[in-house]
Amino acid sequence: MSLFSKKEKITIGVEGMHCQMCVKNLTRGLKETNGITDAVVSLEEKNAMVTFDPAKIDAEGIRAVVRECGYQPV
Ligand SMILES: [Cu+2]
Repeated sequence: MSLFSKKEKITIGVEGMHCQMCVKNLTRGLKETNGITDAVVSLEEKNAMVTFDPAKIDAEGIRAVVRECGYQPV
């Protein structure tokens, strides 16, 4: 990946996580998604900080991944 590729960051609230397995599950699901370059999920803060390429995915697409992993984006 080029150092100069375009990147944006978004923090999405996530409901429905109960433990570190949920965190791992969601982190993996996000990171495996095309267009997402990094994801930091916090159980304590109930959110996910996602770094993504806006040419490949948008906030709605990221929320859809959260839902597919079994959690509720807020
Ligand atoms: Cu869990």
